Amino acid sequence: MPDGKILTIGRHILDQQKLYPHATGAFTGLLHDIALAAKLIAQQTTRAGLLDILGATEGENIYGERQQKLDLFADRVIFQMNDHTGRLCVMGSEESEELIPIPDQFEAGKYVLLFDPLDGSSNIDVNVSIGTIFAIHRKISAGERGTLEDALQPASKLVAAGYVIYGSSTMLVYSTGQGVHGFTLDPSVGEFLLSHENIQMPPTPKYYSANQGYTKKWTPGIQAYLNWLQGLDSDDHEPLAGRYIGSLVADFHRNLLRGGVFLYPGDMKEPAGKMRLMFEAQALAFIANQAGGYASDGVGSILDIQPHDLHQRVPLIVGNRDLVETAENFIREHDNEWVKTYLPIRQGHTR
Ligand code: P6P
Repeated sequence: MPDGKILTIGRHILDQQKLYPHATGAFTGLLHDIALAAKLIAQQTTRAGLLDILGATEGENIYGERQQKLDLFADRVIFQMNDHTGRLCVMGSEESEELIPIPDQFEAGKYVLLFDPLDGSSNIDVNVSIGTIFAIHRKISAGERGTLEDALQPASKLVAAGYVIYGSSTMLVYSTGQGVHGFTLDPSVGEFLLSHENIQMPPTPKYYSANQGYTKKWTPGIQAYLNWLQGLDSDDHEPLAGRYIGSLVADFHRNLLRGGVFLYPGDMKEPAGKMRLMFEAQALAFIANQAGGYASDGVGSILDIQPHDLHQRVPLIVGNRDLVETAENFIREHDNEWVKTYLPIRQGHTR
């Protein structure tokens, strides 16, 4: 049980609603529904090894990645929790190529929910922490039902974002633009209780997270940056410790609490890297900025990128602001060739 006040996520969300005089219950209800979906998914992830829910399906997602049974379960739960509430005008899932319309028999609402139902799902079978990532935009199009215009908004327009990490405990971390707050699930009562109020990234970072198996394909600027992070370039600064779980939410969460930088950069073969702008990077960039950090694609802030495709990929460098800006400096100094290749992709002129 956390020290001090005992605050459920439901009460916290209601308290947050008081900060927005114009807020209706729709936004509060939407956050509440996401928390409920998280509980249902958590229940399956903690027992995945005991149920016939482990392992891969025959199916692949649009990225050609084998879909795990738990992926599809999580995707289904989030959809069915939100398709009938009248709070959303449209949904987008990393697991679905097209936008997911609100079924005709249900009323449409004024929010857009974008989500990665279970990130890191390739780690499920080896019991490594995995996560759900979500982002909420406000509807901007004129029609009753949501469109791609409502989904493809820059992260600077987000009204809320967050993630759930299914690890040694299940935590839901979210922000509505009023700081970042973490809630730990108490399975004995089935409630998310406030455990990390107003999370701020520590000013002295501890970790860097990168898959150094890719060093050979990294650009010169990223290679120089990794040398700098490890203190191999000089003795004038302390090296950081390497920690890479291979599960974005787990790596991000640890760096959020302890300070550090996660990077999955672009290179000359995959200039836009691997991460998905709409389903991963936008939400984590919003959270990082609210916690005093920063997220960049190597050229500029993730928050400012105008999306052009629902599934567009983006390089992701996220963590303490000074660490991320140092990465941008190394790229500016060494990686003109990559920048020239990536910029047209970022702007949607080429794939
Ligand atoms: P790699 C998981 O598949 C994921 O999307 C993220 O959760 C994780 O950070 C990354 O890919 C790991 O990718 O290429 O290092 O195995």
